[in-house]
Amino acid sequence: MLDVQRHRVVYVTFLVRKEQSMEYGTERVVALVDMDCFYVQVEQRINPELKNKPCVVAQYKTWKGGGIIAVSYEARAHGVTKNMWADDAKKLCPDLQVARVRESHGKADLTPYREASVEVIEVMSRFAVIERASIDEAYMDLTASVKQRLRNMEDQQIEPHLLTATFIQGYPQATTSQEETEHAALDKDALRSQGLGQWLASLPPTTQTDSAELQLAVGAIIVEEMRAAVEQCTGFQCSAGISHNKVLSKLVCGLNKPNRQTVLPLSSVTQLFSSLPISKIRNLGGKLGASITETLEVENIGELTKFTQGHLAQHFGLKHGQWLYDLCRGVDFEPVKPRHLPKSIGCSKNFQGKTSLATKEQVQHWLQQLALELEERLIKDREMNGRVAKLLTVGVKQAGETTPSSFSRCCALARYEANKISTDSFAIIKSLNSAGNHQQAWSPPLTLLHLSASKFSDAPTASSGGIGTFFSSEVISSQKLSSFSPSAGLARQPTPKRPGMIESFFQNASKKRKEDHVELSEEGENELKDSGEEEKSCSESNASTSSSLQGGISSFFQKKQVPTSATTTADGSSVVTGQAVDSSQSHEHVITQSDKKTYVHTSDSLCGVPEHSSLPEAALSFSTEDYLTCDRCGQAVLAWEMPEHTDYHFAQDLQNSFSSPLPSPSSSNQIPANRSKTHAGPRSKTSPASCSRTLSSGPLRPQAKKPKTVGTVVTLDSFFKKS
Ligand code: DCP
Ligand code: CA
Ligand code: CA
Repeated sequence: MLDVQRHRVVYVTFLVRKEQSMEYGTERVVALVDMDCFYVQVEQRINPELKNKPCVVAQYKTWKGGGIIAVSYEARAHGVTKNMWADDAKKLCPDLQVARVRESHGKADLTPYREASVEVIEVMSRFAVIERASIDEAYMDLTASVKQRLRNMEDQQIEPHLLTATFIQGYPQATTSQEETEHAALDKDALRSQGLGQWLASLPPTTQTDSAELQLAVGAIIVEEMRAAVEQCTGFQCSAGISHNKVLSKLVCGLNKPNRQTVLPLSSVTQLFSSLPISKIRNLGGKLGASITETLEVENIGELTKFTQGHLAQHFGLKHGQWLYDLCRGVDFEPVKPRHLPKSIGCSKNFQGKTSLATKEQVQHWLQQLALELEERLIKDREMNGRVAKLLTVGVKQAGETTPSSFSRCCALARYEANKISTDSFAIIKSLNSAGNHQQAWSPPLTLLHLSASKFSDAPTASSGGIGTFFSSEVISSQKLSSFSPSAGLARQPTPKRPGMIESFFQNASKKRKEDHVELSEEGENELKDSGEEEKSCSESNASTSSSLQGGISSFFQKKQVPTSATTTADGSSVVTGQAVDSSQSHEHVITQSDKKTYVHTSDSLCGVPEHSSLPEAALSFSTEDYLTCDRCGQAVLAWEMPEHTDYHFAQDLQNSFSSPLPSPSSSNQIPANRSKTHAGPRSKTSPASCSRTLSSGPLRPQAKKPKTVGTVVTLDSFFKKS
């Protein structure tokens, strides 16, 4: 007994000491590399005539020249931004070159960008352990390489010429007002150079290998080399952030784009955080950040330092209190997880308005088109990466009078064969058709179809029975699948999940959800319903994972669970899906929210073992999978769903433009970046359906990216403040 107590004392003392020591939170060197205007660079490499010119990548052409999804820095200087129509952008920049996203199977084909991404990741992997964070970003843990490099440096000085593209955040420091005036007169590169010189001069000799800042300097040298190698091998330029963790490196990566990198020493964090809105921090851009702001009445992340750990724990639980306590001091321990490959491969297509699918034939046709793309990509993936996916997820969105609803179901992925994929997909969604099996109609019409494959495992090798085994097992599962029928009932309950990260946080709600879960299982196969008491039953895992994706934990329990469905294929794959509707948001917002809520994590959470079990990692890891942030609504969207997601916004804009009064000549000359802001421009005023308008009603509105100016010094304030 005494022994246990003694151990506790030792442990607590250790924690306290560790926190007080200079080392706390500076143990690692972590970088984030993000490609500059990535799709544009890919197009410029394909067509070198586009190089060094104002250039954009647009998708689809039918309306106003297509929607812009990537913008070269030359075009940004003219005020061109993402989410503009190409025709509008040309008014701002008459020389604008427009490259188009190719189309295949009637939809956007991202193959060139995906393949370019693989090339980049391959080069980066030569330097460090890589965690692919999106189609054009990767985190890397450089700690081991840095230590090795420092050992080899002996007494060698770190020369500024090794860091010619490096900015040091917080430097140069001005100690007098005269210095301040002098700095203000310098251009961006002169300031950079002075800051770098000042910082390097403050570092200890390289023999002091445990110095945190020295380690950052060496990390920055490695990243300079890595970025040069990426450019040499692929022709693409990128930017990077270098600091002690993912949060900090992500934060500063964008500060000096393009083609530059930024180091953030922990000593510069206090100043940086003092005016940094909480929403700018990785993982706090959504509802979690908003709930912190609301609960504690603070705007900037730095303001959290005034709360004791106990106070934070009181509001957010012990674990999360500790996490926030560290985070607001620039400390975070989320590891870089080695991962090069996407965890799922998928494709989707929107069918807005009149194009919605209202017949079985249309549904079958488009499932077949999506299946063709999926088959192509899965086969390529198997060849390149030696793995096979075992799970097929089908998602749909149904048109509704007011609120479209979303569902997803999954089944065993039997074979990499388009016909098989599309017939299986049809089989598992056909009960959604209320027109009945004997009718040609599909009702309610579908406004989105989505197919994805996940649950990868190593492809069978010759020694393990070879590809023959793969096919024979496929036959079995496909036979089983064909015996699936909506009335088959729940042969097996959805895999019980570990309680997950939120439980300790919201015990009661969690209990309620568990009860619901049991209810659902007892009911057997649920038919899909529009509303009603029983529909509150839901899968805890589905909702919890999806809400974490949205960036919030507290938001989860404000959501009503609407239609829910449970399905079990005869091979035991169980599916329960529900649409999580955030009651605080209006319907229009729900449309987009519900997409990903339903689709993204169904497979991970229900049909397999959840990977994430505790906050902060759990809630946080999802956001770094294969997601991009939508500039329009701030949501994390799977890279391969982005064309469809963007298309959705474009469709909304289009619709709104018909119902809006014509903009006055002066307003049409406005830099249309305003379009993506929450309250500017005639469009948002008159467009109840626009996502930005909807979101502007609450504290949770998305943050539009501020266009960056080329060739001028962009202060931190102007960078982070939305005008
Ligand atoms: N993308 C997209 N739709 C979005 C956001 C991004 O299709 N709403 C695609 C196009 C981008 C790529 O993903 O080129 C990478 O997105 P980033 O947000 O990293 O933006 P860029 O790389 O284009 O520009 P930056 O230089 O600011 O990183
Ligand atoms: Ca980028
Ligand atoms: Ca990016």
